[in-house]
Amino acid sequence: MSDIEQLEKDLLAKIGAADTGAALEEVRVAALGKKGVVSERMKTLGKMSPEERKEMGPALNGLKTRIADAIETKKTELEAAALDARLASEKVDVTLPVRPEPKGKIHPVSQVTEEIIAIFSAMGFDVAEGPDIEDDFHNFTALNFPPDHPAREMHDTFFFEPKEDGERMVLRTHTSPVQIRTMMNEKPPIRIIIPGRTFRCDSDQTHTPMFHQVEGLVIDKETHMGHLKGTLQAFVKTFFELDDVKTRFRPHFFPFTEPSAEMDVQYERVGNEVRFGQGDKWMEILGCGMVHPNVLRNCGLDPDEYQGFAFGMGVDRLAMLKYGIPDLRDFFAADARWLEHYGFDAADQPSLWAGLSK
Ligand code: 2U9
Repeated sequence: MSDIEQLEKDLLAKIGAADTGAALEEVRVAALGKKGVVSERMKTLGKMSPEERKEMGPALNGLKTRIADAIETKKTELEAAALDARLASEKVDVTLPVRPEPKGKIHPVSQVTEEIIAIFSAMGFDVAEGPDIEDDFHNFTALNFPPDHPAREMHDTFFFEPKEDGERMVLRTHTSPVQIRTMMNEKPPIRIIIPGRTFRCDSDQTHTPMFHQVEGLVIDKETHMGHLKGTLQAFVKTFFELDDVKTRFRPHFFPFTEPSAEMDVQYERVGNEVRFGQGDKWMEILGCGMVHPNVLRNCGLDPDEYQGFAFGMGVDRLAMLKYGIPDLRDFFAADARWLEHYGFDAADQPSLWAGLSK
């Protein structure tokens, strides 16, 4: 075997043994680099006699080409193997279940709103919504608040700057304007609940300038106080998840209902905890009443043909009572640790069949 054949054999063995790109590059530099063995042999051609060069020139050029080809082929093989290994290690089984690592929590106000919606939906109520910014007519006048009457001040309204025509828009003080719009646009029977943000210029330990309400409205022929009481009793029983609970209705005043009442629920305090459905104390839970005939007339309904009942409740307070949350202001503090503690998992969607709360 000539020394060129021996050199080719050795180099091909080294190329075959290189198992990484870096090892192969080392072999290439040692063979074809500036000072590589093949390059050094090529440099000797200049010093050869013409006859010798005629023989050795093609032999060395052939060696150089075959070694370069072998390195290129090996490089392609190594790259393909590396890609296969990477694909195998990064394989994702999309049929596996999602790992139970959800991030974030549902705010108690959102959860309790959904609970209330679930209860009334099961009773046949639809959800209605409306704008946060209202005009005086829908927020006050249509609801039987007389002009300049102290009842308007009861609501500590946020007013906008007057418009060119002098009209001042307001941040709605209750969700009741949505009932007005519904009665003016839809023919009874009406059965709706209205969850939403409401605004009053009031801020202390138990009041925040923005708070959340759910109101409800039923309008039909021959609707009476018995329907109101039965609906709201069923509501508190389901909401507080009790087999039995005593309620009482105390007379009250609202401009938009007549008669009006506040509904109290039986409870007992055990240590710091409030327990509903037992004991002999009474806690006010919501306001309600029969829709005032003036309100029906303002919406184009004849009070001799249609009657209805309405109710309203503060969601923030109900969330505090149901889940033992001590301070209202924490609801709006955007404190991630508080939300981690009092918040709900996104998968815990309240429903009457799967349970309201877990
Ligand atoms: C129309 C007719 C009647 C809605 C009602 C209450 C009683 C009530 C308060 C509860 C706590 C507001 O969040 S709170 O401060 N609400 O007591 N709301 S009856 O009555 C209506 C609404 C619309 C057309």
